[in-house]
Amino acid sequence: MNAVTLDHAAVPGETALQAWWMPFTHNRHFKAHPRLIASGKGAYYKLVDGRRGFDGLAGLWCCPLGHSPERVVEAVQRQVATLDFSPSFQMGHPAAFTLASRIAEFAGRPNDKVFFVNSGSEAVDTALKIAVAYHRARGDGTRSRIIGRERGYHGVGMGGISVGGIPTNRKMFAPLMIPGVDHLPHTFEPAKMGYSRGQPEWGLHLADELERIVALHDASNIAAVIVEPMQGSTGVIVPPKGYLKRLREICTKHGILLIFDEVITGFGRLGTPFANKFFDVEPDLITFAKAVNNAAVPLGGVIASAAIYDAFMTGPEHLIEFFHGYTYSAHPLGVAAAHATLDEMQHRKLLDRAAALAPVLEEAVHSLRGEPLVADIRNLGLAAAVDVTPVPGKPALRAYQVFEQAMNRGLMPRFTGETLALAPPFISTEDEIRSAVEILRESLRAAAKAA
Ligand code: PXG
Repeated sequence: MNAVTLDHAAVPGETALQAWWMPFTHNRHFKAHPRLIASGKGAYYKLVDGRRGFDGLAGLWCCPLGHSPERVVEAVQRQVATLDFSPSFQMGHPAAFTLASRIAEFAGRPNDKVFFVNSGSEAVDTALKIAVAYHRARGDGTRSRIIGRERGYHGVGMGGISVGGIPTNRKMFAPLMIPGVDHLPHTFEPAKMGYSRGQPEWGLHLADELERIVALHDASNIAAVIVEPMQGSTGVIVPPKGYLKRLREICTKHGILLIFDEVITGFGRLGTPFANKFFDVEPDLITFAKAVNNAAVPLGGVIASAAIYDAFMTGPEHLIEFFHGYTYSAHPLGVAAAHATLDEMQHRKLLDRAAALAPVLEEAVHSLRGEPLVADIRNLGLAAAVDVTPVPGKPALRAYQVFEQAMNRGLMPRFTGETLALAPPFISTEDEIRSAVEILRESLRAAAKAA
């Protein structure tokens, strides 16, 4: 690659790219064919080679306000100059407390408590620890098993990969898995729900598998069930109608905690504060990260019901109640960015906007039905996925080929497995969403022609 010069830094050639072992990346291919992002503004990224792309996945589902929104930039700049770091163990800074109240209010659960972490993976592992410790604190210490779901993505911590259901994320680490985990079946059955718009009619009975697992182990051994209300990473898998309510009923009946992993769906992706409101289901614990502060600074958290918190508040008052936390929990910069993000979301009514854009995305993306390579299309809220037919003998190559075509035409969708996903920033316009889908159409045609 020819060296290109930016204002402030030389762009590394292939040799200079070797030191960073990149996450979830085809390292050898990338370093031979780098895609280097120089800057982001609004709904667009600019690459160092001059290409500009509509950010079809809002970062990695994490930038609903687009890139470098002024309010967030200013808040972080002000914060770093005022209080750059503050310990959260046995100390605290005021904005973290106000943010916790604000998030509980935003979630429509004003009595809930918020435990801050720095990523979705940490949020998940924290929620699992809270669930197991909660039962133990109440003298119900046999309740330790956790139930996840096939195809679930709950980050990359030891807990998260154990309850997660993505085989590639699990198989190399089998000896490290936490014990006592079962998986519900996933709910994606293209023969029954192909080309669904919104929630599929088929599949409610799959929630009853939970009863079978409970019967197998006995409820007295089960701590929690964890699911993404809408599975994002595995390719926008939308829960069948009534499915999440049924899970809630079964959990309640057996005294099992229900955890919604809302790392992708939290803060508006379905047009409601959290997806639980969209589905009208109240879980006991909610994890979040990403959009909480537009991803300007790593921040995540767990929202816990007051009953869960109260169960920990026993023993001498001078002693720590929950032996868990991170150096960067409630980092002042992350917290400042979150306040600014919530200000901006509220000021610009961006949840309403996401809700209003959802049918535009649905209409546009389903118009791709019948285009070459298209195998399925699904959507919910401001998220959609298009499955493509695999290249025979070369799994996961086709979506990448389509992605490359899209990049050359000014769109950056997400590609993973045989799926292309779109989850644009909430600040997008209707026209931008329609043109993103048109670019995808051209890209599918071009990829089919090149095959
Ligand atoms: N839970 C869920 C539901 C997630 O989607 C995590 C936990 C882990 O978050 P961290 O912050 O530890 O990465 C996630 C992350 C994609 C994609 O392309 C999705 C995620 C991350 C990167 C890419 O769909 N989700």
